Amino acid sequence: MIVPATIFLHSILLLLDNQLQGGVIKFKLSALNLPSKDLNGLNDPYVQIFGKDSGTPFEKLGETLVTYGTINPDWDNVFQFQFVKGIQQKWKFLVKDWDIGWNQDDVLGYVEISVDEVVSRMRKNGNGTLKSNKPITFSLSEPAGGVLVLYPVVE
Ligand SMILES: [Ca+2]
Ligand SMILES: [Ca+2]
Repeated sequence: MIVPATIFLHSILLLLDNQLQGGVIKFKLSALNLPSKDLNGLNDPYVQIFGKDSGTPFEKLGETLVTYGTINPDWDNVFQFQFVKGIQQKWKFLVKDWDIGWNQDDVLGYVEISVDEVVSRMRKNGNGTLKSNKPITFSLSEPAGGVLVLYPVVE
């Protein structure tokens, strides 16, 4: 019997979800107390998101829109990424201040996180499922000071 590829793939994804070996993570981002890099004491922050797994270099996965005139931004963008457990998957969030002029943007901080760790923190809050919408916070470094908040999006 020939099984259509789409059904076959769907079965694999369900299996992955059930065992929490992989699946899809959806989230939004906010930040708190970002160090100011504009003369008015505020910023125009945005986030660039990079991803990698063991043996591969970081590549860009996405970017938020710019939020103007704040050090406590909430970004509306919803990100949706595939995760696979056990391949040392990492995300890097680079927070920047938009400025006028090519290549003038200031770095406000970054954090590198293990996707396995994010998933396990979500599981802790959700009885073994990825249904938790409790925010997960990360301290930003270089320059230190700000906090990045990842809000899981649950449907
Ligand atoms: Ca600036
Ligand atoms: Ca700016």
